Amino acid sequence: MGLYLLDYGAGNVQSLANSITKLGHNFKWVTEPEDFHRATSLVFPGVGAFETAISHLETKGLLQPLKEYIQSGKPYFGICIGMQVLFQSSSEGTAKGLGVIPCPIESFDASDKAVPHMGWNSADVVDPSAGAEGVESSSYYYFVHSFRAKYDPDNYPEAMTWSHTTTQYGQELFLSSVRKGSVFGTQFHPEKSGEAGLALIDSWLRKPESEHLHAPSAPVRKLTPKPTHALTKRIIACMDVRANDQGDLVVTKGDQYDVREKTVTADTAGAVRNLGKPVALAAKYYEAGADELCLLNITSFRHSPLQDQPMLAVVRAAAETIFVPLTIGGGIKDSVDPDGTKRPALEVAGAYFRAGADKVSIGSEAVYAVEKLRAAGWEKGDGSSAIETIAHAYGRQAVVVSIDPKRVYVDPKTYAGPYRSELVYGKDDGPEIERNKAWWYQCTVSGGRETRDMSVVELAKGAEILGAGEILVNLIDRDGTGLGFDLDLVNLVKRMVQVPVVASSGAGSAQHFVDVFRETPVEAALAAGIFHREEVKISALKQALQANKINVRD
Ligand code: 1PR
Repeated sequence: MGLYLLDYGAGNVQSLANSITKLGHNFKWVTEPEDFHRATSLVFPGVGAFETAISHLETKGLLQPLKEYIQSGKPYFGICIGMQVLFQSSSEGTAKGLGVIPCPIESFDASDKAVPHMGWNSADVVDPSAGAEGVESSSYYYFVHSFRAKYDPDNYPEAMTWSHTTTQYGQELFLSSVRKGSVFGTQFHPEKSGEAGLALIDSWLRKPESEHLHAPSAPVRKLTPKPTHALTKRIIACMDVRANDQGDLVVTKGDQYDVREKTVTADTAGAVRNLGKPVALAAKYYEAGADELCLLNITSFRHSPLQDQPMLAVVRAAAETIFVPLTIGGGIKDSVDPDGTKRPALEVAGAYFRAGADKVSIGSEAVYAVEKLRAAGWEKGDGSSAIETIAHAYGRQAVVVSIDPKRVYVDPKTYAGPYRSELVYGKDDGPEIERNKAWWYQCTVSGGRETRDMSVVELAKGAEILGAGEILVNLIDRDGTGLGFDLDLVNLVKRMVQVPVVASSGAGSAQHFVDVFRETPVEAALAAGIFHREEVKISALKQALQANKINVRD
């Protein structure tokens, strides 16, 4: 009896469990088909790829019982893939859905926007007179998906009677939540949508069972898209984590990736710069309004992360207190435990997802994989890289590629190397070192310790081909300098790829964020130093962006 959560074994379902616990509700996990009979209400926080979800449910003998549960009229709340399985099919694969809602899920049209649709967007209730089901029209909710059910009353009028809210991305309107009878589903992730999402979950869980049963059909209307969508620009707080000389995991921050103190005092010279504890800082930035958090294990290339329990424990503890997306990076690669057990990158990523991470960020391994792709002629990978295996199982939206480039200065009059078409030219009024110069951006691995024969353009292009869902663009030359984001670099990468791009390295003031959002089409900007040193508060930063008419979540 009671509330059950369905976990088919992929993606971050821990965050939903954490939010339900935080809200003071009890639940059990579905472990066998009989649990569907025991459940009096069911939440399915489907994360990952549609096809994987359906095939896992089938293998575990849970697909038919799930269908019967929904037909029985007991309350059901599906999230993301948990909503998409209600539909007929998905072009994400060939698997059939449950067919409760008679229309297909298809991919977004990427010709006018970045895909995946990633970030905070609004949800408009189609028929407010029938009750909003906890959805606030003034709130933003977190979306992360490449496939959607189009709002299409001409072709699928019956399916549109399920539409509870619609959301606009680019010029497309899609069903961002569905409702009828005892079934409710959201394409967005309430468990990752901060206080607004927690309120929505709470409202659904507190509703007496009898009130869940009779949600009405929505009126089918012709809706026209507005000139622009409401997707906000994202502000990401990044924490570089490593063990200090005493062996404790601390948040550190380097200058051009050098994290050791330079000040010569008896206790600090040469020590790893310690800016605080990762879990406490993550909670602080969540409370302060960060749209996303990023934890990078910056020395993980030295050993296997599955042996690195402290980092998994950090993720687990952070996920208990923060309800916005969390990206984990560092050491996402095939590794071997000291006892010889092989740990494929997929397993490493899976451990982080189960601990509460929403995305994994891949650095060095992405460079090696794109080197192989380039050697094979760029067409497609052989399916074995970390990017490919993780994107296949969890969906490309769960895979970030983190690029750590360095500028290579050349004399444009004499440079005849392979990256001539990618050269960026210094401005006459720019910093001294850049004048009369040109440079290209060279990729590095192992946190900048080794340069590779590859440009940032090649890496970004290759990472997208292999299946990355987002590109994080750092720059070692600007890291920790406070000189501002390198707008040329950001534009260069943005022109190469269709997936969302995050600008990183060099933020020194709120104006730098205004500049990056005005002068590049980037979806998000990440900073570390200015937040850790409290030079700019996230709330003040968002006010500055709003004052410049840049749409952000308050
Ligand atoms: O190669 O897959 O194991 O991943 C290693 C990850 O660790 C990569 O994402 C790499 O960027 C990161 N990393 C490695 N060494 C360092 C270092 O600092 N010594 N951190 C490092 C890089 C991340 C940046 C930084 C921004 C913003 N730091 O994202 O947070 O530059 O800083 P700022 O706002 O203070 O300028 P793998």
